[in-house]
Amino acid sequence: MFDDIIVHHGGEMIEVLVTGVTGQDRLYLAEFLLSKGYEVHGLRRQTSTFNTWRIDHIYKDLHDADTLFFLHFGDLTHSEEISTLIYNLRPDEVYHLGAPSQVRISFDNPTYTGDVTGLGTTRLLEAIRRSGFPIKFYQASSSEMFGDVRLPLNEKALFSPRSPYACAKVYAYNMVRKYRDGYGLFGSNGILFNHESPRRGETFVTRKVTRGIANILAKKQKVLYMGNMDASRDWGYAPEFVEVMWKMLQQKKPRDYVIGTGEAHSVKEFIDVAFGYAGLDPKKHIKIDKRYYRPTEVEYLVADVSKAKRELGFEAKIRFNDLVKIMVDADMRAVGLKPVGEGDKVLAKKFPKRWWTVD
Ligand code: NAP
Ligand code: G4F
Repeated sequence: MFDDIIVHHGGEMIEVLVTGVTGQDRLYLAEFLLSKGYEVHGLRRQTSTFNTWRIDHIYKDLHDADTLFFLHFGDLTHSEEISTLIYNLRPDEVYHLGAPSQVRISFDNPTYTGDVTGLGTTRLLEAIRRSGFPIKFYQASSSEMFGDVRLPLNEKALFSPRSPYACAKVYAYNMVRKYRDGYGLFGSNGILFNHESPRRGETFVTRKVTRGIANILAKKQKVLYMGNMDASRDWGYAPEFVEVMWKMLQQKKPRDYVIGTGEAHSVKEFIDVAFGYAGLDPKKHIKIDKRYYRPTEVEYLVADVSKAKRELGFEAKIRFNDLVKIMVDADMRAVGLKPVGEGDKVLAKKFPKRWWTVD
């Protein structure tokens, strides 16, 4: 179904490479870049079964004259594959989003995490440097790098990573800065706080809750087992966050930016609002399973987005309560139930209909 052939439309067409292609962010980003007329190339890992159902709606046959979306097989652990792709493709911009992104699992797979998330970034940076092409680079850095600091966090805050995932992201962040300072690479770190959507992976806490609610309503599940409900996060809406990734690469100079909403809420609050919206009592359905606890936790994260507001005009429009409603509505629809509808109304004002659903 997908071919690994490089087709250059050439001329004025802007070509981008997005690493990975099946994740939440790159799907929104690919849609956004295609809507801007970019030619988008996605890096995907080889799998034995199809895992690309999320991008079926933007994929067209390679032989169609108007195709602007291409997929290439490659793994971030393989230097040769990465450098060959960069050299043959010669993209104008690279959005490096590919990473095993589940913090809890990084404790089980610390070396793999370091290899893909840390060294994978260096492989890309080095391939770009050696190619000699003026490629702009976006690095998906994470608020998780800050660790457990209970203050609004901006670009000057120190990092104190508390998971193998965060350690690998700090290494990658620093390598982007080294290539920027040492080799003049146009590389920007987007230090993004948690961003969610109906397309969020099913095991991240927000989606686990909204999907659990839909399954409880559909009588497919009675109990939802949760970990640390006291942890707080700054949760934003993913489509707003991918647009600002693109903005970072359109600036005159490469810089690093913190992106978030500036509001923190606990997991417990998320559960209470989501269950209440769906007409359910969380006390009847939530149980704690300590296996979801992490050896070292980040208890609280909140962003100070002053710089992004000043320089990129960024301000999150979708806030906590609306985000919860959007996600509950989408998961209810996914199991064949009629959504409550308030989340849909929020989206109807601003976002395309394809972003309402879970895929
Ligand atoms: P996601 O849904 O978990 O997607 C991760 C992607 O990385 C998947 O497409 C995955 O492909 C790919 N990947 C994993 N290992 C790979 C490898 N060895 N080679 C090639 N691709 C590989 O993540 P997301 O939420 O969209 O986040 C995008 C990026 O932003 C990630 O780097 C994440 O760490 C970072 N980030 C996310 C948030 C957030 O709140 N969402 C916040 C800050 C930073 P498979 O499907 O094949 O596994
Ligand atoms: O949804 P989470 O798994 O996201 P986490 O760990 O904050 O990481 C996400 O955001 C980062 C940005 O800060 C990204 F870099 C990263 O890639 C990822 O996208 O967990 C959020 C909180 C944690 O404190 C966790 O301990 O929810 C708590 N939690 C409580 N019960 C749970 C659960 N998390 C999960 N996944 N599952 C639970 O049952």
